Amino acid sequence: MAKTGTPRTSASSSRRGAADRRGQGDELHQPAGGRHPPLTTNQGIPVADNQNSLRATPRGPTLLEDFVLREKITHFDHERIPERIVHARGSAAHGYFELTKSLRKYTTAKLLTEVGEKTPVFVRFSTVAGGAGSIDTPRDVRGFAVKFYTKEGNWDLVGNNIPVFFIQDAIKFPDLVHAVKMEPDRGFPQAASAHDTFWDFISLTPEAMHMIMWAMSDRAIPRSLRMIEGFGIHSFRLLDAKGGSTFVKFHWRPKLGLQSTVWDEAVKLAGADPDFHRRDLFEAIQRGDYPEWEFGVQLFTEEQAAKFPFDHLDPTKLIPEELVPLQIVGRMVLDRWPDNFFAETEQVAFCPANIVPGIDFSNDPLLQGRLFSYLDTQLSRLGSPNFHQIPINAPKCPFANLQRDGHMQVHVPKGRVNYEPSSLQADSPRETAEGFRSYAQPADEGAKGRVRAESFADHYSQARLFYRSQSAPEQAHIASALVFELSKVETPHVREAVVGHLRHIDGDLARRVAAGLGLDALPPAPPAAVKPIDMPPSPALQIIGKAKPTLQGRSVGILVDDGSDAATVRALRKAAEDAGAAVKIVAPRVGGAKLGDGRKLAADGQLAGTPSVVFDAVAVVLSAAAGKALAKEAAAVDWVRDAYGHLKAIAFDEGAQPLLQAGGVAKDAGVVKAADARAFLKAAATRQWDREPRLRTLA
Ligand code: HDD
Repeated sequence: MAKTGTPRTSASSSRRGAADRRGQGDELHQPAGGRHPPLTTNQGIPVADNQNSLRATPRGPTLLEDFVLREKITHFDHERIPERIVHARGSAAHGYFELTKSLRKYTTAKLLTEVGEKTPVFVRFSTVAGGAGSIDTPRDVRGFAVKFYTKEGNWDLVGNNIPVFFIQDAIKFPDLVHAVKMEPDRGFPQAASAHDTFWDFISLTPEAMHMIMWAMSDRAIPRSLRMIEGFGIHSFRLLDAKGGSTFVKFHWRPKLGLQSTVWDEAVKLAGADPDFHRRDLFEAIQRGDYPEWEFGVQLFTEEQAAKFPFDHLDPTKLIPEELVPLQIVGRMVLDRWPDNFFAETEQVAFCPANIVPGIDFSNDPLLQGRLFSYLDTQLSRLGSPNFHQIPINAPKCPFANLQRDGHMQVHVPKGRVNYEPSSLQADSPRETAEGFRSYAQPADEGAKGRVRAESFADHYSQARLFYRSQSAPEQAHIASALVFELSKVETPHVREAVVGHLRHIDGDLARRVAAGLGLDALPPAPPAAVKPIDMPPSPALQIIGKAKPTLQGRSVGILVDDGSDAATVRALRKAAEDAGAAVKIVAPRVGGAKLGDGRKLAADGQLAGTPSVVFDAVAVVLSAAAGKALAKEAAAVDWVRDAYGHLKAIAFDEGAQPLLQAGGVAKDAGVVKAADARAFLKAAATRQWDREPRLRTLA
């Protein structure tokens, strides 16, 4: 037996515990500063020893009597709750919504009528398919769920970063989710749609084709959660004071513009930093670079809707902005990271049925199903009908009703009256004329039945609209994504069936994907219920066209080593920071580098642990000796090769030349001299799309 010295007895450690509480020099407890409150059990009993369980003798059995141990372990055993069935992986932040233009003419909802009014919000972004511990950068839809704590109750706008959905009817949702999640027999792949069951379901669900175009586009591999759009997707109604209704679609527009990764970058980010998006959001908020979105609405009447060449109640359709322009009426700023991940981000419970007076639902059948599902899922996830009392879920306005009791009731209602009508208690809650009212919608003609409206039958026209509205690189990325995904599908007839659908969308796309998959001939197109129509292209659907050439909110990495020119590093850093970028110094050793002026520059990241994928643009400033040495260092060669391959701007000085050469970096408009900070800023404000065709085969 190893000699362990004097065993700690309960008595000796209780003396130590007392010393800890005063923050006085125990080797286990480094004082964190300030006054430490006494550690207690959940019953408030002070704990004298949190290091040792209660033993019959120093080397004897542990006693059942040890309530401190039992309570601690029992609570630990129950720490996890079921993760969300979809959107399990998420990151969230607090902030506010501010109205900039009143919608008084259309609605009585006060958060949409009082200009300047700030409404607190909690926003959770998520991926859909992966588990809570999965990566941040898979190809996937991103959830964009906003809880507005309005003065008239909570309004949850539970949307995505894509304005349409895979299916038209909620009854298909469990099938869709089963198909995309890891396959049930083998338990993989995690957080990926590139597998047989997903594409099998899709190939047999033509209504999904429009959403597939979006999911295969770069929208599904965003660079940052701060740079995604958000959509309420369904049509909702705004109700005015007279009960009149206007249809509305809700949009979020990122102030930083849209930006995506390229696929190889997204894949490498998954390994370099599985928490890339969470960390990015956290760091931006911590440094006061608050993410901001504009809030926009598309408003239209029943009569206008009747003339659209699609049914706006079909959630696989969007309304082109060229048809119904977007009006910006507000903004949202996220300015506070949650204090506790579990209490807030994990326990927040969104529900599309949480709606305030002045807003109402439409008959979109997907929305109607969602109105049921979310409350139901919270009951199993959070375990009690009182989950609305959890602080993150509780309204911030007064709320009262006569619902009582249940698991985890934490309110203590007063008085005799827990029913209505009643006459015994002056302060018991009553109905109010200001309360929520549904739109008195006249009923449609028609027979009851399990039917799909004929107006939902066109599955290809908007898929075609989306694809044909994209820029050339974006179209190439969609084709490449389809080739990648379908190449992971083992079943040939599934691959072929998907290509068959593509023929209805765009012949060239179908041919590119067929060639990329090595198909000998184009598979037949399945019968289409409705012949697709050509709609005018909508540039608003692009990413590249809408990206803002800016370094604002972006990140720049500068690779240095001993002997790097200090003035060049300083000038680049200042220029990038002045342009709004967050700059990080990367060096072969985390302790930093001794620059040419003899001063030590601390590193923010070590070379192998901080690959260039985490930056939007890079600079390489090296002495001749360091340049030569790093040209033989794989992490450094990958650093420049990846920055180049991911179409990023690269600033370099003379000493960096051997490294650039080793990384296969050829000179182009995005590869600029480090001494020319202005040229670097210009190049770094965008991706080098012209470079791409020289680097990879785009299917
Ligand atoms: Fe859903 C979560 C968005 C269709 C059932 N959904 C969930 C979240 C988002 C969306 C962002 C995560 C919320 C959070 O951060 O906690 N869902 C959508 C969108 C849809 C959609 C934009 C289509 C337009 N969802 C949809 C349907 C159903 C569900 C059709 C069921 C019939 N969704 C759920 C759910 C989840 C959920 C099972 C899982 C966890 C949760 O609700 O709280 O109830």
